[in-house]
Parts: sequence; C-alpha cells; structure tokens
Amino acid sequence: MSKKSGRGHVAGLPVWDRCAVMGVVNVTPDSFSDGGRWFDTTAAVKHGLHLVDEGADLVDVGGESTRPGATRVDEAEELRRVIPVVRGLASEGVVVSVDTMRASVAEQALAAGAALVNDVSGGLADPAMIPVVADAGAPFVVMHWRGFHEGDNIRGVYEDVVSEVVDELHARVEAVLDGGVAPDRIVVDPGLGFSKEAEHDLALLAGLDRLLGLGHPLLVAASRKRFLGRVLAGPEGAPPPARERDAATAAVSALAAHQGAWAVRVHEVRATADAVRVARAVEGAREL
Ligand code: PMM
Repeated sequence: MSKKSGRGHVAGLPVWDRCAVMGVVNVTPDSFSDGGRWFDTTAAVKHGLHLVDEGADLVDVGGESTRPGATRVDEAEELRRVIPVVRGLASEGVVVSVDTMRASVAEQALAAGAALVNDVSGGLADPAMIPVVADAGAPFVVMHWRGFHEGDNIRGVYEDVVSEVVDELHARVEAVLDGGVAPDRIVVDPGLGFSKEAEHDLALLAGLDRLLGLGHPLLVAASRKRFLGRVLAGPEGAPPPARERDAATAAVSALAAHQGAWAVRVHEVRATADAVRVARAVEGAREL
C-alpha cells in the first residue's frame, strides 16, 4: 500500500476515495471530551445520525471512557449502553464501528450490525478479542497501547517515540495476524494521548509516514485531546476546554489526510468533513 496508490482499503468496509471521517458517539457519563451528553439510547442514535448528516462516513460507538483515571464499567453496563445504539444506527444504514476492549461487547455489537471493531488495547485487554474478530471476519483497529492508565503516566517514557510505537504496533499486528485476522482487515492507530505526552503525540503526527510504512490503513484520533490543549495554551497559558479544540482538531484532520491517513476519528464532524475534502482536492491537483 503506497501513499501514491491510495490510503488503502479495508476489506469489509465501503471504499472512500479520500480520508474517511469517523464520528464519535460516546455513550458514557464521563468521557473526557463529550461525556454525559449522549448517555441514553435515543439521544445517542440521534446524535450518530446527526454526525452522518454532517459528513461522517462511519460512526464509532463506545460505552466505556478511556480517559486517564477513568474506572472501568462492568460488562453488563457496557452492553446495555452500546448494543441498542449500534443496532439503532446500523438499522438506519450507518456504517458502525464499536469502540470496546471486551470480546463479548465486540461479538454482540457485530451481531447487532457493527461493521468494524475498534479496540484501544489492540487485543491486549481481553484474550478472547482476537478470536472473536477473526471468527467474525471483521475489520479490526489495532491501537498502540501500553496498558490501563493508572493516574500518573508511568508508561509514557520513550527514547524515540516514533520508532517504539512503530515497533510495538508491528508486534501487535503480528499477533493479530497469528490469531487469524486477515491482513486486509487490519487498521493501525498510534493511540495519541495513551501513555503519551504532548511532545510524543506531536512527534507521531510528524512521523505518520513511518506508521504508514507498517503497510496497513492508518486511523488518526486526535480529536479534542490534551496535546491540542497544550499547543493552544502556549507556554504560559491554560489549555482551553475540550470543546474549544475543534478547530485545532480539524487542522490535524487536514494534516493527517494530506499525509495519507485512511480515516480520522472526531467528535465534531463538520469541519473535519471539509478538511478531508480540501486535502483530497489538493491531492487531485497533484495527480494532474
Ligand atoms: N481515543 C479515545 C477513544 N477511542 N479509538 C482509537 N482507535 N484511537 C484513539 O485514539 C481513541 C479511541 C479517547 O478519546 P474520547 O474519550 O474523546 O473518545
């Protein structure tokens, strides 16, 4: 998969001729950036449909916050939050991704119509995840992950963050392949903000070409994250709140799309939908 030949297609999903836009629906009371707003099935489905109207190509539904310091929800609660929303959106023809670290949630979400499994642990949190995804023949997002957050960012220590993330993702991809997931169904993701400081996130965005070198479509999920708050705050200032980071998020979307990302995962879709179209138009001009 070269940058020139496109950003790669993920078997089992529609083909987009530009960077795809994944809109986020967090069905949680406590997500770091939009928690509590869509914490009910009807509101969550409505929000997902609104994101599609705004230009989302797929909608990522999650029921567990991965915010630093968040406590895990139990399985029954995660199922209760996620499955009706997946079913509701899929029945409206939306391409749904399920954001979960639990195999049981992934399995039931796939049965309810989800098209893609997005596991921030890359299959590490639940040993049953890879077999479930392999048996279903589902596409799988493998994110770079060094373990659950435990308050202080004890795992966010790197000598060369880009090389280490590439190597660790490569090892995860091998494990996922060994587990029987087809190579054309694997998406990789650098896991911005997970065991990473702002400088690491920025270095990863500067090194997307090396992540693309893994040979799999690349998902970039920068939306409203802490590193954007740091950039916008400047050296002395206080970071703006998460919901005031959407213009910065759209800037990252344009940069990621321009560098060949397969998809960007965002909370506010409209500006990013424009950003990826501008990136596509620039790419088209280069092809002339
Ligand atoms: N980040 C969050 C949740 N899910 N999924 C992928 N693939 N990559 C990410 O970086 C990622 C994710 C945390 O952000 P949120 O709480 O604002 O949704």
